[in-house]
Amino acid sequence: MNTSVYDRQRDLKLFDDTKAGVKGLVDEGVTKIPRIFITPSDNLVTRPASDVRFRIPVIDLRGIDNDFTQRTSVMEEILHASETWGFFQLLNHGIPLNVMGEMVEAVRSFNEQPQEMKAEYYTRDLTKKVMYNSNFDLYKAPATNWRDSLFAIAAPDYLDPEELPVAFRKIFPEYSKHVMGLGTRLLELISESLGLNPNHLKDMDCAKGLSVAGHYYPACPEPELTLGVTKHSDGHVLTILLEDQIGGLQVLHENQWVNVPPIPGSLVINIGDILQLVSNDKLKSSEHRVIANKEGPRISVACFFSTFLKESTQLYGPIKELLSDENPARYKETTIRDYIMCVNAKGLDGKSALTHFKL
Ligand SMILES: O=C(O)CCC(=O)C(=O)O
Repeated sequence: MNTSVYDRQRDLKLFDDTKAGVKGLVDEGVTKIPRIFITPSDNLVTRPASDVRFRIPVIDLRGIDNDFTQRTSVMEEILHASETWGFFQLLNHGIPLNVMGEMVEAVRSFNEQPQEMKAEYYTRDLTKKVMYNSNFDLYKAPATNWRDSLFAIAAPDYLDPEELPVAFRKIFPEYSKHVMGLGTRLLELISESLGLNPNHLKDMDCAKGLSVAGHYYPACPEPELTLGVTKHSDGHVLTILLEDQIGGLQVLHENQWVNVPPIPGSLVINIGDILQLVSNDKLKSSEHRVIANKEGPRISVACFFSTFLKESTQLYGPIKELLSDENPARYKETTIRDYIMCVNAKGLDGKSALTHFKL
């Protein structure tokens, strides 16, 4: 009888100590995924998300700056998508295609350089402005995900490009500047669609902080046993996601996993927990995940608004103008810092941190 006890923590540490991430395993030529990556079967892909009734909304911003009717109709589309799906794909968003392409290539070239060069950025020290690692929640999560990530805080503090790996030095500031502009524009449209002043969310500093995650999902030899990223909702205000054409992102909609098919030139936008909280559940922060794939690598760049405003004591609670006797506050107030600390402390465990803030 085999009496040995599986020491998961030891295996996690051994994997972490390589500082080579999942890409390192693939480079070694693994044909079976190590046990730490094996995901409980109830979280795995049970059936293909091919229900044709469900198609994530696609919204086109073309013409909204000089056509009032077009702007009003786009605002309605954004509100509807944010209330029902919490997700939409965005066309004609104003970020140049070459800038998007260069950002994806920077993630590729960083991850595909010799391991010793990446290792110098490998850390779990959350005080660092630039952090490369595999699974930010490695030691807490029930299963390890098949991906590596580079995180950098683009705002509110200035990030000196010299602090970034060489691959990102030129493109990171340019891409972040465009994303800040788009995020601000989207928050104006969302504020207005909620019947608020267009500057309402911006004045709450919702577009002040920006954290960028460049994700690298290597090809996986046994994709049916693991996930690229576990089911979760985003703990921030709003996410702007750039992805390549491989696919794998899925959104949980009406209790069914629905594929987000990549559209060339588009961006994926999703509502984060803080917007769900301040809108008192009017807008929806939906759960999503990324499936693992035999094909790869898949590359994505997730830009999270209002992350880690470290010193800010500003409280976020349901917006007073949206409340009434029939619609009383459903959440207590929190600082973004406390909220994100709660998200980080629990890791991706498949449960939303919002439940901890419910009244
Ligand atoms: O890579 C993706 O498509 C999704 C990334 C994601 O969900 C995240 O970074 O929170």
